[in-house]
Amino acid sequence: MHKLRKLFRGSGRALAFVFVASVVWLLFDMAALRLSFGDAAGQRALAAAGRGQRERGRDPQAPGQFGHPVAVPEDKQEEAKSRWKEGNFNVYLSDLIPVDRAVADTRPAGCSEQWVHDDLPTTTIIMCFVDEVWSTLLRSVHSVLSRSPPHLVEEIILVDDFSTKEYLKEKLDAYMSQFPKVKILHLKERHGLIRARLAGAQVAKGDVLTFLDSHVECNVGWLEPLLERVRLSRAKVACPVIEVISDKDMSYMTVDNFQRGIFTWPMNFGWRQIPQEVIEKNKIKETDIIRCPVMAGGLFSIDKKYFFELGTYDSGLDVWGGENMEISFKVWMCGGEIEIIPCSRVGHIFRNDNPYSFPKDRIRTVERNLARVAEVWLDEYKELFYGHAYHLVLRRLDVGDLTQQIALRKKLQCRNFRWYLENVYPDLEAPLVKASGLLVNIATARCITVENTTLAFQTCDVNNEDQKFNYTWLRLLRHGDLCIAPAGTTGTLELRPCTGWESSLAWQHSSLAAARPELADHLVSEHLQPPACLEVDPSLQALRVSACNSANPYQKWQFGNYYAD
Ligand code: LR7
Ligand code: MN
Repeated sequence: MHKLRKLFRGSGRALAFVFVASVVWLLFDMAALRLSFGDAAGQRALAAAGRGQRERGRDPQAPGQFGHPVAVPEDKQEEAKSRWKEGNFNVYLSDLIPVDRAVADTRPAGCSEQWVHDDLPTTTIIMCFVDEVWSTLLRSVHSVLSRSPPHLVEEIILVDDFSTKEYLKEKLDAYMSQFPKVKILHLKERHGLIRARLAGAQVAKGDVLTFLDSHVECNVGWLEPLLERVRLSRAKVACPVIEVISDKDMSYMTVDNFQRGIFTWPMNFGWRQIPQEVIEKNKIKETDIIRCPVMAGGLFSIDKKYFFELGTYDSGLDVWGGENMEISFKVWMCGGEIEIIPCSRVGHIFRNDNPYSFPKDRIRTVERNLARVAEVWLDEYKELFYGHAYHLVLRRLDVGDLTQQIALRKKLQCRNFRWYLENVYPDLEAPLVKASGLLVNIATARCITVENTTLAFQTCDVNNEDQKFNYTWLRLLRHGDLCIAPAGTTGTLELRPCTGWESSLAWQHSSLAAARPELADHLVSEHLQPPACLEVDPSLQALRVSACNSANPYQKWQFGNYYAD
């Protein structure tokens, strides 16, 4: 009763159901059974191809049953190999295993006893795909149909992102027509997954949007805990634990607990385990909800109205990538939360490469998407992004028009990125500069000094503010608003206002920055042809630039503090 009251704060309603008990799967996934034997008319309408595979879903001996690994028979190795590229995973095996196989209930102990409200919001499931493998797409849909309480699923919208495969046209429509809740939206041109999701969201009727990839298997009781969180607060964005369907043997594998979604520079998504001592100190349980700095991207539930209030995704993001960062920053900085719900688990086929084409260059598409996100959400920290992806600076990447996105952030009165770092992701190392303090010449142990608006070279004094410089992520040698730069090609130096980035203001320094590691201690201006180094003239003790020489100590410099390589 205690649990019940705790969950029922402010609500007098009775509970409708408990999560499906975990013992059930041992024989079969009961929900799958019910559906398979369900509606007689639906059964008759089953496409012949689908029938065989679905009947085998009830066969305990069927390949891959219960998520077990499957081996390719010796005489089928060639066939399996040749079909791999259809999806960049073992398509041969996917076709072999039932489209409605049972999987092990991998939820942590305790999940099956948790209670949920009987007035959970309904959801529209949105699955986008381009040229998805037939059996994998079907398995994704069947897993939703058979393991979700029907009254919570308003509809399943399959958004066909202009696939080229014939079977994804009439054949798919015919197969899905036996499930009244499944709707298919065939897009007339390639939208990319971001705009394809938006096309689905535009027509969704459910209270909550639940996005899924098209090669997943939802586990027992996956949906209720997600909707429970959204019901608790519409600003909660709930993600399942993403488990692994092996691309090689199609086995369903569980993952380590206590994983958070994080990113490292330049905005690479990753998983990071909560440290053991933190788990112990805070007595974190396996079933406890985990707040994440960022989500993986593909699988989450969000209140529909809230999603639209947030301005959905930046629709200027192309094809694939970066939208998970955008929605994560947006949610956190504009008042919401991203959570992983350990009692909700969905398997996903992880693969090494995208199996579909990118209308433009893949890497450039993702880089541009990320740069849009950096420009809108990272404030002064965007320099860390560009510093770690310096080739984008050199290329002077064009990110397109951002006025709408910037206006949106203002309208929503979102917090700044510093707040996000301090409150949501404090363990991210994000020093605003690469190095700072005195800039000491190794040969002379003397320092560069700003005298009014000119440069001098003097005895070092840690208390002299005129000797303090920042070495920024954009490779500027900065003293307030003034930057050290070569004065034309004369070999002398000058101080210039640091107005934006210009190659003439940039100096390569430190091991990562230098294309030539032997010049790591040097300050190299690659703007000059040939590249030249900042040095002290030994006789005059004055500053100049001249040809780089890795052994010359008069060209070696060191900052007081280094924050990153
Ligand atoms: O142009 C496209 N149109 C599409 O409809 C490109 C893709 N898609 C579909 C595609 O068929 C698939 O169903 O969009 C879905 C996602 O594409 P994937 O499966 O190629 O992406 P992924 O699983 O490699 O990548 C992850 O990051 C993406 C960044 O844009 C998306 O957010 C994916 O949804 C996301 N997947 C997950 O979060 C699952 C866990 C991966 C991790 C970590
Ligand atoms: Mn995927």
